[in-house]
Amino acid sequence: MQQGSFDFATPPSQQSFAPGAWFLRGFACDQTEAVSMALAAVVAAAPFRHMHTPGGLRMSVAMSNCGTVGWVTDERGYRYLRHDPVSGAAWPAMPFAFAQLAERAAAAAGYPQFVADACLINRYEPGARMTLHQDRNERDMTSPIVSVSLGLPATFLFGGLARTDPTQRLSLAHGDVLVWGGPSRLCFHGVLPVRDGTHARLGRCRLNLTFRKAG
Ligand code: MD6
Ligand code: FE
Repeated sequence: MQQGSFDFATPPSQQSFAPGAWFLRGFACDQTEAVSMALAAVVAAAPFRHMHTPGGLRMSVAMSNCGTVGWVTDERGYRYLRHDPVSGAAWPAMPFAFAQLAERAAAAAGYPQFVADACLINRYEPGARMTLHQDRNERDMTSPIVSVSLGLPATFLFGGLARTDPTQRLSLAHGDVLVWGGPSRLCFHGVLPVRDGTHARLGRCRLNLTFRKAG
């Protein structure tokens, strides 16, 4: 059976996996079509690209952004920019379906009035991964991060405030949402290499949207 056939097999649930951090299983399932359509328009204007780390390594994950600022990395470092460095144009505006989903998920996790100004879009093809890192380029550390997973499943690693702290593993599927902030805001996290497969809706890839208040 194709992966993705189980999208609605697990009922939505909400589980805290660390202080201030919530796993909202299936939270976006009823909005994945609207979100995917909006996403197609965003990446038509700001196509996925493989950025380079400050150390010169090409990232296995392809990225794009929407919102008033977008996260980028190159030889000059990690930062947020108002313009897409590839086109020179402003990043595409945050689609309403994105903003609404992020606000609702944050509220469900106890963070009312979250207004995201940035959405980083990650595309993982089979084998792509994200090594352990902290999200610390945002100016506003009091706001949480909302992360929406679409397409192929993945194993998410969630550690502590030190890189060497033990990690827990969360299995993320199409429509799952993570929200974290407060005491967990700077915890190390990453994604294991995505296993090969074909998702019924999105094909041979995993997409992740992370919403932040960056500015
Ligand atoms: C991903 N996510 O799931 C990578 N960062 O593809 C992240 O790096 C991330 O999911 C901060 C908060 C939530 C996340
Ligand atoms: Fe991150």
